[in-house]
Formats: sequence, C-alpha cells, structure tokens
Amino acid sequence: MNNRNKTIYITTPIYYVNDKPHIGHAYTTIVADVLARYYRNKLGDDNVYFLTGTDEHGAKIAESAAKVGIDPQKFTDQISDEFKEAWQNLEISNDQFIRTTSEKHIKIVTDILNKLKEAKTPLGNDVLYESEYEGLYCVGCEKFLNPSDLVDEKCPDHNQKPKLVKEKNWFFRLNDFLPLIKEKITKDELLIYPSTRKNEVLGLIDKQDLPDFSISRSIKSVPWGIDLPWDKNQKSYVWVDALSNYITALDYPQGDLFQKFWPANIQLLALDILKFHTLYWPAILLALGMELPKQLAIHGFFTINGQKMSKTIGNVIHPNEVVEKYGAEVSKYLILSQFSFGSESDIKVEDFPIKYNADLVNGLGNLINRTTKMVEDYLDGEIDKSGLEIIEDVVSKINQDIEKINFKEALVKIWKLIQESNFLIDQEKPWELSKSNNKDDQEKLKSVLGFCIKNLYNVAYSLNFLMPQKSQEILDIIQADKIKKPAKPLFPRL
Ligand code: ME8
Repeated sequence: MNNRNKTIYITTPIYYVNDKPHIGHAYTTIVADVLARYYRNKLGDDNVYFLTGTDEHGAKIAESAAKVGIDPQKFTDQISDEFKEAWQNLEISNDQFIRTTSEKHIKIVTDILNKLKEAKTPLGNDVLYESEYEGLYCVGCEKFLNPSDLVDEKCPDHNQKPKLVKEKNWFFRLNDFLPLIKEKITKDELLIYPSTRKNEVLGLIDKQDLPDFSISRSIKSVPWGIDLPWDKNQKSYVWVDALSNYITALDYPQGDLFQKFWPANIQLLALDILKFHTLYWPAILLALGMELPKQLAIHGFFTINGQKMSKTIGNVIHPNEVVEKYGAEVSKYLILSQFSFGSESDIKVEDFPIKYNADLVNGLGNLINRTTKMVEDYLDGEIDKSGLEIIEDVVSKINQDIEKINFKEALVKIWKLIQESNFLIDQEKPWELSKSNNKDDQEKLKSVLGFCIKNLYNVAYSLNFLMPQKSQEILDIIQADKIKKPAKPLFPRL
C-alpha cells in the first residue's frame, strides 16, 4: 500500500493490437480485476485505481494493418475496441483504458523523451546516446533476437526469418543503472514476486552482458510510432512508448491521479516481458528521478491442452467464448481456479464443464439449495441471525491468500467451508432429526442448519472479490426475514 494515503494502484500490461484478445490476456486482466475489487472493499472505491489498455504502435501492428489493407489507426481502433468489449463482457472493473495512440499519451511520451535526453545516469553520463545498431529483428516479437535464439535461422515463436537491420539509433545507457536496480531488487524495495522470478532477474544482472537498449528506430524500419522530438527521422521504439503508459494514464507529472496513486503497488505481467519490466522500466523511472513501483508480480505462461496458443494450430480461445457459455463471474472462477499464479501450466478447456459441475453446481449450488430448502421446510425459514458472523481466523487466512495473489489457495479454503457443510448434512441427516420430537434432536437440527448457513455467509462474504453478484444473491437469500429455497438455481446445470 502507498504509505502516504493507503491507496492501491494496479496495472496490467497493455496488450498488442496486432491480434484479437485471448484467454492469456484475459487471465492477467482477471487477476487485476479481482485484486482491484478486493482492495476497493478494503480501502474504499476512491482509493483504488486499476489500469489496463492497448499497445498500438510498432512495426508488427503496421504490418498487420497492411495485411488487411486498412490504415493503422483504423486498424488499432477496431482491435482496441475488441479488447474493450471483451473486458466489458467479462465485467472487468478497470478505472481507465489507456491507448498509446491517444493524444494525451503521445504528448506525455514526447515530454518524457525530452526529459530522458537531458537526464544523466548515476555515473554522470548522458542517459541517451546515439550509436550504430545491427541486428536480427523479428517483427513478430517486436525485438532483436540473438543468433542463439534462432531455430533453422528462423524465430521459433513466429516461424519466420528475422530481418538484418543496420541503422543509427538512440540508446539508453542501461548498464549505469543496473547496480542501483540490483540493490533495490535485493532489498525488496522493488519486490519481484514470486521469488523465483526475483532470482532470475538478479541472475540476468549478474551475467553482466546485458546490452544497453535502443529507444528509437528509423522511420524506414518503424514508420508507425511516436516521433523522436529531436530527430524527425526516428520514431520512438516500442518500450519507452509502451512502459510509459503506466504514468501517462495518471497524467504524469502534474495530474491529481499521479499525485495520488504513483508509485504503483502491483504491476502484473507474465514472464515474456519480465526483462522489460524489471530492468528497463526501473531504469527509465530512475532516469526521470521517479519512485519505482512497489511490486512487479509475474505469472507463468500457459498453454492450451499442452500447446502454445497459436492461430496456426487454431487453439486460440477468445474470452467471449467462455463468457457466452458460463457468464462473466463463473468464467473468472473457472480461469482463476485452474491456474496458479506463479507457475507455468496448461489450461484444459474440456475441464471447464467438469469443474463447473463439481464446484459450482454440485458443490456450492447444491449446498445453497438443500440448506435453504431444509430451513424453509423444517424451521419455517427461520434461523438465529446472530449466528451470521465472520469466522475471523478462516476469513483472515483467505484474505492473506488473496493479497499474496494466491487465488487458487483462497478458493480451496472457501471450498473447504462448502465441503465441511455438505459433509455435516450427510452425517447428521437433518431430514431424520426433523421427524424426531426429542428436544435434543430439535436443537441439533437448528445447530446443523445454523452452521451451514453461517458457512454460506462466510463463503458469500469471501467470494465477493471474484463473484460480487452471486455473492450478493447468496447474502440476500440467507439474510432475508424468512429463508426460502431460491426459485431458480444460482448455478444451473449446463
Ligand atoms: O507484450 N499465458 O503485449 P502482448 C499467460 N504490448 N499470459 C499471457 C499469455 C499466455 N499464454 N499470452 C499473453 C506485450 N499473456 C506488450 C506489453 S506493457 C508496457 C507492453 C498476457 O499482447 C501476459 O500478461 O504480447 C503477457 O505478459 C501479456 O499478455 C503480453 O501481451
């Protein structure tokens, strides 16, 4: 949390608009969304800011636009709208959607470039310098590749030969910043989470062969981008433009949002862009004399049924496909519960219906139906409402998991409450207790059903960050004067 005023600023990467949104983009965005919802509940709506958006410049995007014969701006407008729509369908609660072709972003990036041109490194050198660059450039990756990255002389990710590019570019003197960045990462002043990724980054720094990075390209190789203010033959190259979005969105350097929310608390990304966020981004910020983000949280890359998502294989899953089948909240549940944040893993789409039936229809849904039906039938819909209280030790552990971005574990704890209740019902058989005139049995009946309703209360309370509407529906049912079985199941069978 920002010490100044207990605010939380959460960001996702801005996604390239060369192609449609897919479930990989959705994963990071859902993580950001549920964190933002959790912190809004904790700190109040005004104290949380959640940013996502699209990255719209560069050769790759210009090429994609050219392929379909559309002007790049029109092309980016279309795809950017698709991202926006996908996030609306998923009920993503972002406070802003930044686009790097917006006038505001371009103006602030131009100011940032001018500032970098004037800035000095910690060793007193100019931050930017001009130099000759020659390299193998993959348009698909939007980066230069090392010869050792190639397979059969081709980029293994894009199956195409990189172009040999030789030109004068402006470079950022990254190496002068590395000792300071290393110190901040080592001391967790810049927390890299999880620690395996922290070690990976420290390893990169220790290898000591990190080249400085170029911040511009000639307009011939990258015509679609922000002008370099002091050299009209050069365009700003992707990373200064893209990374700056996290501060241009806040109207750096004077804006109220910037004053209130910078430094960012949680910047989410996957390991594909680890180096750019853990080294380039801190270096740019240090050069601008700014505070670094508190935490970079890096998740793994997932495959679909064991394969990398790719148009050629035809296994790209659009988030809308999942939402159409399950609705926004259940889609978020299915995606988050399958995948542990830090690790690389595989998404099995055929597991979605199995998980939906097991966890939501037969697990939570069945508990709601049977418990409310029994309270309605055996207790005339009445339970002692004073029992509806938070189970502090359980809920606080769930909250700790959420704050550690360990949603899978948080959900396991929530589902334990559900299993515990279903187990108790099976064991104590309230339908038999209800037939008995014995006073002890009547008390037991009340206590068993009271226990289940209390657990449901805690489940609903804890699930609010992920399924706010379902959670409110459950609370409305169990907090009503008379509890009744819901007319329609909350989680209908498929
Ligand atoms: O890299 N598994 O954009 P991008 C998990 N514009 N996450 C995935 C994923 C997968 N298979 N595929 C994508 C860029 N992601 C730049 C970023 S930021 C200043 C600029 C998610 O469209 C994950 O968050 O390639 C990853 O880091 C991001 O999308 C890359 O999106």
